[in-house]
Amino acid sequence: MRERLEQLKAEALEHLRSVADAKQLDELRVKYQGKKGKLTEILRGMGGLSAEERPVIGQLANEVRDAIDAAVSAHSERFEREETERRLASETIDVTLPGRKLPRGAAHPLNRIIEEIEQIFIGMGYQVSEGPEVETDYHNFEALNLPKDHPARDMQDSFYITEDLLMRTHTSPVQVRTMQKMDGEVPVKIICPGKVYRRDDDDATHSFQFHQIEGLVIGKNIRMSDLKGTLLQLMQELFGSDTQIRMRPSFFPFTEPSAEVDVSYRKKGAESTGWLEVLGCGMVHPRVLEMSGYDPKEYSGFAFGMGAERLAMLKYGIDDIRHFYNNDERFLNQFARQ
Ligand code: 2U9
Repeated sequence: MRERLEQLKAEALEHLRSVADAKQLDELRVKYQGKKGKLTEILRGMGGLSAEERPVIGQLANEVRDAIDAAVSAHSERFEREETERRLASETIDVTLPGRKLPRGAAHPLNRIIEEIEQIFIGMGYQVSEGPEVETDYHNFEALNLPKDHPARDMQDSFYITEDLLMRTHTSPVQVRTMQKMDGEVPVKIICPGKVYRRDDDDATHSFQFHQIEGLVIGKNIRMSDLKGTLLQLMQELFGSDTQIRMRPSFFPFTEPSAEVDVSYRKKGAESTGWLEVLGCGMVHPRVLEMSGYDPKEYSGFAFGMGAERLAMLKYGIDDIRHFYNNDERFLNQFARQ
């Protein structure tokens, strides 16, 4: 038994020399010291030993076990150290490498013009109001003095969802809803930006869906001159302080009197100047005031509406409305701030 133990020790230590990694080391440990291992097998045979032999062989067995343990631990530590070194080497980062550049996004030109106009009006004390894109016939037409037989309500011009519901054709219903909520209180001073829908064949200057920015002011003694001064301020902030505006008489069912507004322009470099139509406006029709709870004898107001696409096309020199919706990065990246 003594020989078998000595032999086992020699065999295990010899075997250890060829062990190359932690997995093989574990296999070796099981082979010699596991429950079904060789050492355990020998120890089981100790029952047949004499009383004198037993402690001697027992001590030898312990020595063999300790010797194998110590050698296995030494190897195990070495493998762990080597593994840590390998991992550290593979995870080394070179802090001197230049960083990767992330592509920078750009604000969409429509969002940009809308935000710019919002800021100009916020500077004049207005609040920004939004509302639903699916509207009732009442809020989109009736309350704006567009009776049932009015040509602007023609099925040709609007997307109807049911007899009574349609995609809003302007953001005016937002103003109607605000007036109803204000319940006769003044002042009302709001601008309403948002998507609107009209049945139209798309081309370079038309789109079935576009963006409007409308405004409404209601109070006491609000006059056409307030409207003109407000719009001049807007256009000078948008297009430069030497910009001029002119108003031409027009007609809208919801304003009386009504006007169209042109801005002056000067082609860069060349001497050519002229007027461009950018906006519609007027004094709120007394019937519109009345229907939403304002007594036209006591209160008056002005309103205006403009197309965001048209203004962005003018300001940024864009020649086709469809560029706004194609999401072509070559177009959009031109609006990246440097
Ligand atoms: C209320 C009362 C009056 C809004 C107005 C216009 C004139 C106008 C067009 C400009 C180009 C629409 O985008 S466009 O096609 N809009 O000319 N809009 S006055 O008048 C209102 C709105 C709400 C309660």
